[in-house]
Amino acid sequence: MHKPDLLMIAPAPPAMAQALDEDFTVHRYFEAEDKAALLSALADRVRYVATGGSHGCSAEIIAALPKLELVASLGVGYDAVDVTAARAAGVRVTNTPDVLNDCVAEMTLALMLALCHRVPQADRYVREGRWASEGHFPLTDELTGRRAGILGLGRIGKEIARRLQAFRMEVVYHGRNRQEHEPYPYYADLETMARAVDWLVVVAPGSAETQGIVSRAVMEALGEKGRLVNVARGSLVDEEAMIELLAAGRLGGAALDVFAREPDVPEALRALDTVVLTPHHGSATHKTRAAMAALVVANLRAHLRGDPLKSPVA
Ligand code: 8YV
Repeated sequence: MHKPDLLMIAPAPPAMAQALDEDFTVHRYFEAEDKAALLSALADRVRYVATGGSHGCSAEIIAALPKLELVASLGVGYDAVDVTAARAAGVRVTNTPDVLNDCVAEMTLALMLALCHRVPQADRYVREGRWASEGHFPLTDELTGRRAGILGLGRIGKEIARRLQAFRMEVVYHGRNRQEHEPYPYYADLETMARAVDWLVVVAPGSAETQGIVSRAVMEALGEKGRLVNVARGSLVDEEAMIELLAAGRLGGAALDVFAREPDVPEALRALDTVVLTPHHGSATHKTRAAMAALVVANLRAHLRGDPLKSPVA
């Protein structure tokens, strides 16, 4: 039996690749040397695209595949998929929400703990034998009793808020709208919230609307004792201003899992001692990536059977 053609834009976790091979004739875009040639050779055949949150699917790819029906993306953020182009072409889009909430929330806490207790630096201190030669590591800070402002109290933001409360932090939030049923104080203005908090936790989706929302003014308001955490998208933060303020001691610290031009992280940022940096791996555990991959496959299979999509965004 002929298996429908699927274009895989980015490398997939092995279990996902194996499951897709069972039901689809998979073409690996990322392996093709001449990508334009691959697209034109497949133009009349490809009905499915599987991709990842970072690679997404451009308007050019959508336009090159007139038979395309569905783009299934691994990741909750789908800012790299051109949803407008997909909608205009009648192409459905799915993401992988919810299954990563706990993991990303846990990773956010890991970053915050690492930053304020200076875990990476303390680890280095011991490895380098400095404990024995220089004595105790300098005193650090703690989360308890501090106030955290969450930018984006969505599904992941709420899980972060629960965990911050367990650390006996005060939680407030900013977002497009006040959420009446949430117990946390709402700030309609981000800069005002930044001035009122010790930590600004960025977990809003990447979009044209949130591009650069964490501006120089917001980070100045957060101030020399304030700390910035970003587990969302690099696009939300003015990275240049952030580096400048950190270097000048006008922003207290930053814990970052995402960057403006991944995987390139500016040397000036890597050189700073007041930051903790991780390589966009908020959801990168075996358990969570397996659940995300299973949801990508479930969406594709649902479409094949003519069933409703599990997690459509368009
Ligand atoms: C992944 C993510 O790194 O879910 C998201 O939006 O950014 C991450 O979970 C990525 O999408 C995996 O392809």
